[in-house]
Amino acid sequence: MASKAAFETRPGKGGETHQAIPEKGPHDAGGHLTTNQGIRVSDNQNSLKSGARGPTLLEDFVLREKIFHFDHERIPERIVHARGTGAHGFFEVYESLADISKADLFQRPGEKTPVFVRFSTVAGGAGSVDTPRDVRGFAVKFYTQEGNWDLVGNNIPVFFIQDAMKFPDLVHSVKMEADRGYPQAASAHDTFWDFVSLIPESTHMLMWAMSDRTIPRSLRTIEGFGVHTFRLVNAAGKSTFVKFHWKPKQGMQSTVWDEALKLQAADNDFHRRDLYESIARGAYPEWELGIQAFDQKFADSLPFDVLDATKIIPEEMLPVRPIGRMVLDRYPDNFFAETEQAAFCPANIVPGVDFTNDPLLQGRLFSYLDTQKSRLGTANFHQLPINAPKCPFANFQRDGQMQMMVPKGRANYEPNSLSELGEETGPRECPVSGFTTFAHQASEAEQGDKLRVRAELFADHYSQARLFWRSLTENEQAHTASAFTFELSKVTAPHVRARMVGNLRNVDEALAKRVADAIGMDLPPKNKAVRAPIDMDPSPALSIQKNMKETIEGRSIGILYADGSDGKAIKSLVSAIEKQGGRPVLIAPKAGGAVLADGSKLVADGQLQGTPSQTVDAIAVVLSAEGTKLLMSEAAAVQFVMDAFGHLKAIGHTPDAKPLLDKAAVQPDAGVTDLGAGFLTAAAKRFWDRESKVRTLA
Ligand code: HDE
Repeated sequence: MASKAAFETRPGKGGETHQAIPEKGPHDAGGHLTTNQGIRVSDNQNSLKSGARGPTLLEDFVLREKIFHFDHERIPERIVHARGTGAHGFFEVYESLADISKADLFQRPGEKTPVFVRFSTVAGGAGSVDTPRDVRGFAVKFYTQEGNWDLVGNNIPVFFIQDAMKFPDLVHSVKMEADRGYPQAASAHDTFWDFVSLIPESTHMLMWAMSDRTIPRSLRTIEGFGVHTFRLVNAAGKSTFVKFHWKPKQGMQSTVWDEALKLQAADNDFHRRDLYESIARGAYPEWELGIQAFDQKFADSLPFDVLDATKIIPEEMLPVRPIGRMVLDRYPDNFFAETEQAAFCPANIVPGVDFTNDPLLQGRLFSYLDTQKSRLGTANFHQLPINAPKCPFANFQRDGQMQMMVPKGRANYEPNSLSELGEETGPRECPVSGFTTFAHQASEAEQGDKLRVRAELFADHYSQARLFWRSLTENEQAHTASAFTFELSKVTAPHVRARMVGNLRNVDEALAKRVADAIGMDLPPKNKAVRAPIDMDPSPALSIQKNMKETIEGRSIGILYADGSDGKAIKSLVSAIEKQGGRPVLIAPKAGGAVLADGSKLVADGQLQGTPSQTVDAIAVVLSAEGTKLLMSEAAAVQFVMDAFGHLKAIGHTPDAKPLLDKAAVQPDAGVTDLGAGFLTAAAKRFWDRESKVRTLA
């Protein structure tokens, strides 16, 4: 669309602003506003009326077309994962995986495959917030040279249910309650806990959901998982089972619950803004893709079923082999056209990748294609630029709503012999390079009578929930127990609370007791486990805190200053942060900035009241005695410091700022420093052991 034509601005008769192409033109340089039929528009401010004060005429096709199109701008949001944000990038494979997969994208070391990734929350609507306690979707579309491969995963490696049959029930229960229309984007309500407490297979996922995994600091700091067991298939037709893992280069980072709550108030768009801004400043988010590859013999040796999506294979049992990296380096040009219209589907796989019989995966293979028809309105959604393969594609499917391709000739069927007449004959199947499903030797349990049953090992509901619990740090355990307490305290039905805590007794007696005590209820009877849990060794890889990277890279450090602050101190702090790949955020009482001690003015990145400390990872309070006095009576400044302390962040400060810290009840510890080199060392981490001083955890 041309947009370069010069225009001149003039008021209309009623004082309205017209920006119009000048009378003298040029009229052939483009830039003319037109209708969707290409008719140039003479006036985009006024509808066609019968007299200046008369009725608007139905004849006004320009107005009607404009309003008609506007009326239909929204499409149905996704039934789950409605709120999300996406980015373009590439996947680069490290070495050839030809020994286990013939997938084209895995053959040539160093080759890059374009990707589009969409991150999402699950329960909330498209207009909800970015930072509720929720699972994050992690959906990757690889535009390979042999077609699109969608790895539609989550940031948690297991799922609530084992069979697709229960998905509508699960989603109904977690979404807003049907009669009252709330809560939005929250699992802390009766129906969710009623359902999951009746489905003990959900316990493992509940442990993850109540841990800090579901309150991530940033999308750049989440892991991703394919969840199901998939297959890789090599050129010789040999199948290898595989689990996919995405590991963030920045390491994992989460928030504390109070911080997540306050982020919802401070910035509804915290995660999408962070993704956008990181890409904009060239700090490209990056993940490593890893696989756990194994054969049937290994699968048979496990005490659980690899087709059960409520189970992981601990990394300590089977290490994750890094196979490539993914870098997100381009934000979409248009949110609607790309992110909103992106249609992921686990059934989109390429030769060299294949499914297993995981009953959850099998249900998903149907669901995603189906949902696109209702969301995008046509079977031709694959033609949208974001969904179309970047390799050639051709078949005999024709017509349908919004057909955008114009096939030539008569060959819309095959077999045909139109070539005999010299006509186009269309594409043909290829048994050599075409996708062939792995024809595996099914055991009897995989190919017997038609039954509605679950495999026996699926009945172990608690072993891995316990494994997860025992893999956390003490502080993470306290967060998890507190999250159960928070959520169950919002449950109004006492029998549901009791049933849930009764299930937790199968995970860990101490956990159940802590939650019961914190809620203020008697410890309910233990619910009988259908299959007795076994003890598994803890997996340190599951803990965020044990795996956090102490780094300034990619972290934001808020620098609070005011009139009279020391410009030199600010300058050297800014350059030290930038040198280590961090992002300094200048915060002052006025957006226009403050007048520093040397009389110069420093413009702020954020105004104090609109940039509370939960939006940054650490703070430096660079105030003079005069500035401190001023901010002592500013609640936002006191809260700024108090929250940084409460959210276990580093606080660096000038000696003159001390009275403000005192007012904010900051107590000295290793995270409270002067502005010397020790501050950046502290700013690279959080101070978990401070937590017992600031809040009661379960
Ligand atoms: Fe989804 N899921 N899902 N899901 N899912 C959708 O597809 C579904 C499941 C996941 O950014 C829907 O296009 C069923 C597991 C992500 O656009 C829908 C079952 C995992 C996204 C659907 C599951 C996921 C979706 C809604 C149980 C992790 C967002 C809109 C059998 C491995 C993709 C849409 C995006 C979206 C169905 C379970 C991940 C309705 C039936 C397990 C990341 O088709």
